[in-house]
Amino acid sequence: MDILILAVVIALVAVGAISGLVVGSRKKKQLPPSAPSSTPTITVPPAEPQVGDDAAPPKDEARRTIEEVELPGTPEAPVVVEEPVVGAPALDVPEPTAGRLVRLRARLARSQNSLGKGLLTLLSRDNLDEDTWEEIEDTLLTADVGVAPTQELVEALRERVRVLGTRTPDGLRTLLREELLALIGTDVDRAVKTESGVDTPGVVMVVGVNGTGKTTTTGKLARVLVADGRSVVLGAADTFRAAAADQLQTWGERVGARTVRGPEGGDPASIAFDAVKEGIAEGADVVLIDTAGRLHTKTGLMDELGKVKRVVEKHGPLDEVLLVLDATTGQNGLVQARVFAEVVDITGIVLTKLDGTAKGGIVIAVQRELGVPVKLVGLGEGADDLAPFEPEAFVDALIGD
Ligand SMILES: Nc1nc2c(ncn2[C@@H]2O[C@H](COP(=O)(O)OP(=O)(O)O)[C@@H](O)[C@H]2O)c(=O)[nH]1
Ligand SMILES: [Mg+2]
Repeated sequence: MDILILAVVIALVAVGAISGLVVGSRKKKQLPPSAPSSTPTITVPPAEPQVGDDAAPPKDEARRTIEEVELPGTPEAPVVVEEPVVGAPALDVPEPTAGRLVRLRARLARSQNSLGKGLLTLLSRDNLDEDTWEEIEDTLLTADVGVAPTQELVEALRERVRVLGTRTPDGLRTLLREELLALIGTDVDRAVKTESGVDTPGVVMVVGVNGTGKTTTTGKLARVLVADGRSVVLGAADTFRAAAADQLQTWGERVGARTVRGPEGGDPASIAFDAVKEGIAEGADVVLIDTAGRLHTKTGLMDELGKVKRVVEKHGPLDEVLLVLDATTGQNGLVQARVFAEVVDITGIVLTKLDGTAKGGIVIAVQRELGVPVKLVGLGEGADDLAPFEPEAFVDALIGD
């Protein structure tokens, strides 16, 4: 009997010990890798920064201020001219620009034809009553055509439908096509001016709110120019982040264009000035200047842009100031456009991301707002997805053939 009890006790103790071990090892596995707080070993004095603490105040908080630079003397900060890497892999051969919008038209049609189809369907109704005209108006407003142009278009359509009695689908399509073209304007010069007319390079400055596609557009435009046999120097005057200059330089290297850049936080006007100087020195055809566009320092940013422009103009007048607008931002984009137009004389508009919105009517609204033509459209993130804006191709994409 005693032996039996002893055996049971031993067995129980053994089981307990084993399960304790198991639990113990499980517990150990679940422990976080760092030492528990009760551990007395402190290897770092508490005053030292801990993992996760900022080593320095975040860069974004220390904003650059606008300062005067001495001009045209030596720039305060060293400006680096990045040569394209010698012996680098073969350069890209950008696609020719002629007929680009034709290639990209399918993309344009995909994003925009709901507007054209919607209008045609409404116009084809048996009974063109007040409600239908109101629906037509709403359709145009929804596509960001803008209030005044919408009213003009509806007026013109009403009048012509009444006078001509046009009711066939083909007749209506022709009518709508003509009226849309009249609104967009077919007799405007939409060529990007990249020739100075004198011996020095043409100078193009690219402005716009952060994220609208300035750097991408500058890079794509460099490709367009190189494809047309011109030599290009890029100026990375967005100095808020080093990455912005890297981004531009990458575009440049692909087509063999030099990038003039400075240190992060450097003076954008100095870099712009030096980019033009470099363009003149090497006899380049065109200098493209990418700028910063952070609106939360609105006054400072605008002062800065004005300064970049003034400083570049010490070399000679700017030939083109392109405002880049993101088509997906709609009416917000128009507000931004107005702000930029107050500071620099915008000479052309680039509407990007038209592939990502059905609101192509912004083409009409922004031209009306600024009195400046849309010259280029961005239709994708691909390197050759920038096209000259052609009203006919645009309207055809809208309403189909
Ligand atoms: N879908 C589309 N994306 C675009 C277009 N243009 C630019 N982007 C994208 O917009 C983003 C911001 O572009 P970026 O050039 O860096 O803007 P920035 O801050 O004005 O210089 C990038 O992801 C681009 O690829 C376009 O036409 N279509
Ligand atoms: Mg940029």
